[in-house]
Amino acid sequence: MFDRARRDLEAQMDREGRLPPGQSLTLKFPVLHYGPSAEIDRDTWTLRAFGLVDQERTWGWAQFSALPTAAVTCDIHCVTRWSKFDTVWEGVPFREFVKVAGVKPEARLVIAHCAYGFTTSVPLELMLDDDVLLAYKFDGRPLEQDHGYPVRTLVPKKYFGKSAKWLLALEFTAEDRLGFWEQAGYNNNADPFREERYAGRSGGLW
Ligand SMILES: Nc1nc2c(c(=O)[nH]1)N[C@H]1C(S)=C(S)[C@@H](COP(=O)(O)O)O[C@H]1N2
Ligand SMILES: [Mo]
Repeated sequence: MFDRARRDLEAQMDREGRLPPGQSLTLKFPVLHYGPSAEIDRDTWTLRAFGLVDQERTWGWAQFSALPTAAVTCDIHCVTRWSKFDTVWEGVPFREFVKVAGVKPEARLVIAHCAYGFTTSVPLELMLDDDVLLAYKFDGRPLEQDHGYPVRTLVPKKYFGKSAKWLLALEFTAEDRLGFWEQAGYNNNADPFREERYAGRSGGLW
């Protein structure tokens, strides 16, 4: 019965053009990361902006959570082939964060730095889309530890591997550097609708 409902919804998403090629729908919320789940205390957590910024700066939770917030409903697609539809997030829109971070005009890439040295890069231009968040709530509640508490990036237009959990810093650069999964052979452009899963002949540095 449960799988019938899942299949019906999957077929509907496919008809609506929302199911990227090679993906299947999950009704659960899988947890996927390399290494241990980071345990972060929100009261001592800080978010740092560095690289091509006027001045390096850090925000504590009180300052960060005082920034403007927005809600985003989006579909998420993992490169390991699961998709989840109509997920609801809240957080600081990245484009609001950029206003207070003093980003220099030469910046072209944003590299998210996370607990345990995980990194991933996304072009700044795409990060400025209105669906990109520094997310701290899922389904109206604070993120669960396994999903990136207290703050993760949310980049709906890319495979979910670009949505960095346990975010600690944002680096603005002119030159790209491959992130953790990208160094392991996953595609750096990571567009689910073009099925850019593996690096292959293209999909390297920007
Ligand atoms: N810090 C960190 N963030 C990460 C990862 C990771 O290994 N470490 N894995 C990525 C991958 S491949 C996916 S699919 C999503 C999974 O997020 P979830 O566990 O909330 O579903 O996190 C992404 N963010
Ligand atoms: Mo993933």
